[in-house]
Amino acid sequence: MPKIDEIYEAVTKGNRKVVAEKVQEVVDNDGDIVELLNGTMIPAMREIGERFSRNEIYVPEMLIAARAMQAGLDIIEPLLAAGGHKARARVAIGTVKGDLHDIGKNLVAMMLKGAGFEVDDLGVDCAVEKYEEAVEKGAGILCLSALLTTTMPYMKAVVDHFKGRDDVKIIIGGAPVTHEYAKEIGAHGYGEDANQAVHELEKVLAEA
Ligand code: B1M
Repeated sequence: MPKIDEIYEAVTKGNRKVVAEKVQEVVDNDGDIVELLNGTMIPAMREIGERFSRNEIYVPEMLIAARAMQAGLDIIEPLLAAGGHKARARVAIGTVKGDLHDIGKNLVAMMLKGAGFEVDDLGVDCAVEKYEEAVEKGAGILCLSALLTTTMPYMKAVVDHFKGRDDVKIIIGGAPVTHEYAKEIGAHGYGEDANQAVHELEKVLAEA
């Protein structure tokens, strides 16, 4: 059975091949995959998120680590689902209507998956109806991304649409978006970067 430290290190170093091999070894040896996920893989991604927030690593390193994490998740996710393991919460994420930028949104989605959330990625150019559909399918938290000052106001349209729905929380982010703007339009949270998005989501969940 591989040492847990080896998997932690392989995720943080973004070594996809090693992560897949070692995770498969744990599975083949009937290891505890819930502990592997919660005790090793998620903390490894958290560490990556913190380093990114401290500007010690940049987008490419973070993407590489997230892909390594995904290689491990691909192996254990079906087993977790078959074993009745529940994700922390179901989240839907999409770039708002009129906006086709998706690199930051994809990064946030990867970090959320890495933190143990079930993520429904709605893609780009998402109209209110798309978020509504995701809520109908069980998402309790919506993450909205916008990169253009011209599409940012659409976030307000989505927030307004769900006003009064206590079962739906909305977190927003993207380069032109600010904490003040999030407050102004009545969003429940704001993530400055992918790591902060995870923290904000955890905060919103704790308050719910
Ligand atoms: Co566009 N673009 N672009 N672009 N583009 C910007 C955003 C721009 C700032 C460039 C510039 O002029 N300096 C500018 C916007 C200006 C403004 O609105 N004030 C701009 C423009 C004008 C345009 C077009 C209108 C250009 C044109 O056609 N005339 C056009 C619009 C198309 C459309 O969307 N309808 C356009 C098109 C494109 C490309 C298709 C060529 C390409 C997108 C490819 C893609 O995404 N698949 C593109 C790109 C790549 C950029 C820049 C260069 C890079 C964006 C990026 O990926 N950054 C960008 C300039 C720049 O930012 N330097 C620019 C890296 C990414 C990791 O960061 O997305 O900020 P970011 O995500 C961060 C955080 O913001 C946060 O976490 C991420 C990780 O830290 N975050 C969230 C993001 N979403 C979040 C959601 C959350 C929480 C946090 O939810 C909870």
